[in-house]
Amino acid sequence: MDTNEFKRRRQRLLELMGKGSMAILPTAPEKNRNSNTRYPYRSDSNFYYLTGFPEPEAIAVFIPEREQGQYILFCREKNAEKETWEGRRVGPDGAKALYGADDAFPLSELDKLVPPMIATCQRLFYPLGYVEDFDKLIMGWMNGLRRRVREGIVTPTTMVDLAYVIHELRLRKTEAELSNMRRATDISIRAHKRAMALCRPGLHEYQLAAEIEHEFAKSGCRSPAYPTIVASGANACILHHPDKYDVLQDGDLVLIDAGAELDYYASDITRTYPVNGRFNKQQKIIYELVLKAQKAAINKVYAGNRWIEPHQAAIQVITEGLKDLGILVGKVEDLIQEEAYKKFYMHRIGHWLGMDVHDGGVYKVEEEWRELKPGMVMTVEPGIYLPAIPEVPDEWRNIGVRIEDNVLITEGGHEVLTANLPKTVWEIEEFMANNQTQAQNVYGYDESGYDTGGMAEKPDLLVRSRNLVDDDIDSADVEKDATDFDFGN
Ligand SMILES: [Mn+2]
Repeated sequence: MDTNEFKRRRQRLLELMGKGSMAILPTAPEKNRNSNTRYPYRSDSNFYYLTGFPEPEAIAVFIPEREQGQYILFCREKNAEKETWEGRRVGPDGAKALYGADDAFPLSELDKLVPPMIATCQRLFYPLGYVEDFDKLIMGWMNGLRRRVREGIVTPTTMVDLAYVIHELRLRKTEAELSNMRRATDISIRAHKRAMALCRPGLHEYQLAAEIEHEFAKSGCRSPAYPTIVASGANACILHHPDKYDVLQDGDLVLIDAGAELDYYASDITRTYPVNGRFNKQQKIIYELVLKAQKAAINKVYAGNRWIEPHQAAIQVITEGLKDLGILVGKVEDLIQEEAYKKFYMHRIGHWLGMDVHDGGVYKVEEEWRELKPGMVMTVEPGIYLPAIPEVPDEWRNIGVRIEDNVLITEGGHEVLTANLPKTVWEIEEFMANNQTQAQNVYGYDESGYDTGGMAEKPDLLVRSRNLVDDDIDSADVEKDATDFDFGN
C-alpha cells in the first residue's frame, strides 16, 4: 500500500484528537506456539493501519501540533548479531526514512521520553484493556507523574479508548483498501473453486484445507485471514469446527469457511456442497432455504438501511421455512418473537470485514442499530444447523449449511465482492461435474481418493472425532495400531 495512504490516515487521527492530546499505540506482542517456537508474526491491525510498520516490539506516539514532529515511533535497534539469528530490523533511522516517522527512537528510550510527553497533555488516547502489560505500563507512568504533582506536573484528566477511535476510522474503506479486498476475495474464490473441483469421498478434511491454503499462498497471501474451517457431515453443525481429521463421506455435505488475507486485508467466504457432487433431496431443501434467506438479507444491504435489517430478513425466511418443514411448530410471528429459530440458526447475519475478519466498529450507535453507509464492507452469512437431537426428525439430521458472501455498500446499493463463486444448487452441481475429472488429471488424484505419497497411511489413528463412539473403542486395536506406527526417521 502506498505510504501516502498511511500518512492520510495519521492526519485524520491527529485532526480528530485535537491539540492538548496524545495517543500511544503498541503493536501486537509476539506469541509462543509451544516451548520456544513462535507463531508467525502478524502486526496489530490498528497499529499497522496507521504506521504500515511490520515489526514486533514497536510503539507509536501521536501528538497533534507538536513542533518537533507529530508522529514518533519507538522500535527495536539495529543489532547485527540478533539480525543474523532472528531477521532484519529497520531500526529508528529506517523508521524515519522508510515509514514516515517524524522522530524515531530505540525502545530502550521509552521510559525516559514518554512520561514527559504525557505530562504535556490533557487527553490520553490508548487502547484500553487490549494488552495487559501495556495497561500496566501506562498506569505506572501516570502514577509516577502524579507523585511529582508538587513540582507542578499535571497529568491527563481524560482517557479515551484509542481502539474505538481507530475502528471507526477503519469502518468505511478507501479505494486503496477496497482494491486490496477485491484481490483478497478473488484469490479466495479461486481457492474455493479448487477445493470444489477436487472434493470427493475419501479425502480428509485437512486435505481440502491444504488445497485452499495452497492456492492462497501461491497467489501471494502469506496467511489465511482466520483458521480454515472444513467441516463434513455432522461436523458442519459445529460453527467453528476446529479439527479437520475426518474423512469426507459419500452422501454428506461439506462446509468450507475460508478466506485469504492479502496485505493485511481479509476475505471471509463460506460454501457448502455435497462431497459427491450431487445434493440429495433433504440437503437440497435446506440448502435452498438458506440461499433464499441469504438473498433476502443481501437485498436489505444498502446505504440508509439499519445494520439489523438483513438479519431480520433472514430470520423471517428461515423461520417460515423451518415451520413449513415441520422442524419448528407454531405461528411464525410467535416463533420469531420467542427466537425459536435460534436453536438452528444461532448466530447473527454477519460482521464488518476489513483488516480483521471480524472488523472493528460498533453495531449500535446511541442505542440505535447502525445505519449502513457507502464504503462499509460486511459479510452476509445465514445458516441452518440440524444436529442429531430429539427436536430434529431423522431425515434432517446432520445437515449443516452456511452460505457466506462479502458485500460492499455503495452509493447506489451494494456490490457482492464474492459473486463469482458458484452458489446455487445448479451452479455447484454443474461446476463439480465439469471440473472434477480435469482437476483429478491436473493435480494427480486417483479414483480412490488422495495420493498420500506413501506417508501417513493411518491418519485416522490421530482422531476420529465424528465416528468415535464408546462402542468403537477397542483397546486391543488401538494398542496394535500404536505399535505398528513407525516413529523412525
Ligand atoms: Mn464470517
